[in-house]
Amino acid sequence: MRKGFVRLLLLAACLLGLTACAPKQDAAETPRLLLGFSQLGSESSYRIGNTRDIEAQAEAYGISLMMKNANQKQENQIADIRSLIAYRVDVIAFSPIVEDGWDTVLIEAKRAGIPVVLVDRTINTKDESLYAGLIGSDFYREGVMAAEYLIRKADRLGREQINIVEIRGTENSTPMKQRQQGFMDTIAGDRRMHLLSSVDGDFLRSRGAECMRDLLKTYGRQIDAVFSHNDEMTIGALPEIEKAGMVPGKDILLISIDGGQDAIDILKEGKINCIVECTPKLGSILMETAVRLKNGEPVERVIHPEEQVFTDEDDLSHLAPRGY
Ligand code: GZL
Repeated sequence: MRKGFVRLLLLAACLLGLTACAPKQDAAETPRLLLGFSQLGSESSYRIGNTRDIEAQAEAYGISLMMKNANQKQENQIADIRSLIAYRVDVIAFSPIVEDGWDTVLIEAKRAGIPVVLVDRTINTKDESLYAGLIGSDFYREGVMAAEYLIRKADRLGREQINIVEIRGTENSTPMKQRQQGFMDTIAGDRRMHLLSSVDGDFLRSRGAECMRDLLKTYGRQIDAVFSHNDEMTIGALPEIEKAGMVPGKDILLISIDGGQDAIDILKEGKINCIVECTPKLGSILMETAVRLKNGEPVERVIHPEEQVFTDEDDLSHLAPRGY
């Protein structure tokens, strides 16, 4: 009996010894996923918040990140994507500044066997295989929600007519095209709604100010409402309305999109009436998607984040800090 027991103990000791000295699969040995991201620029709080969130989530997921910034130029983005291909990253993600002109460089990525994910905005292409999926807001719905607020406001104010000016985002960008379409489709059935003018503000604060100045010169107090495609242009427009002797949020209704802290604070002051949220916090969904692509797993074709609307009818006193 004793001999058998001793043998068992010896066997157990050997097995334990073997596992103890077996080389652990050192974390350093499993190569970290290398994600290449081509960011379109730094034109807005949204964009800066988007970049920061992607960087923070890459850190949190233990993913190596090569971040490129194209400073609002498509040719820079194309060059950035080429350099990520040359660097042989595992996955390429990018936020296309405009919808057209991407096939050539994405064919190069496909030939290099590097999967591509679109973030925030989408592209026009006949070859759907050039990207694995899109992670971004439903911009059409954002336009609809902006118009639905204005219709409700006109009801509440008992207005017979609402003269609207639109300050659009970057020409041929997905948010500009879809926000405009959603807004116009929704007001089309309401005879009170009249579009006086639509101008290009390129999502920039400075251009928002210029556009508002010109619109006030042309239409002055005829303007009842501004539909601005992002907070930057809205914030640029505000002082021009005040310089013209009008009270923003009262004499002229302001409807905006994004929901960064600065704009939310101005809404709380009553100078903006409605902000449709467009969250830049897409980083964690992007990291999950990159890991799945690296592992050869399928990914959803389109992923829309949850978003809400903030209006002058809401109690925003308990709203958490926006983080962008
Ligand atoms: C929308 C994003 C837009 C923001 C703007 O997801 O592409 O671009 O609304 C930004 O603030 O410039």
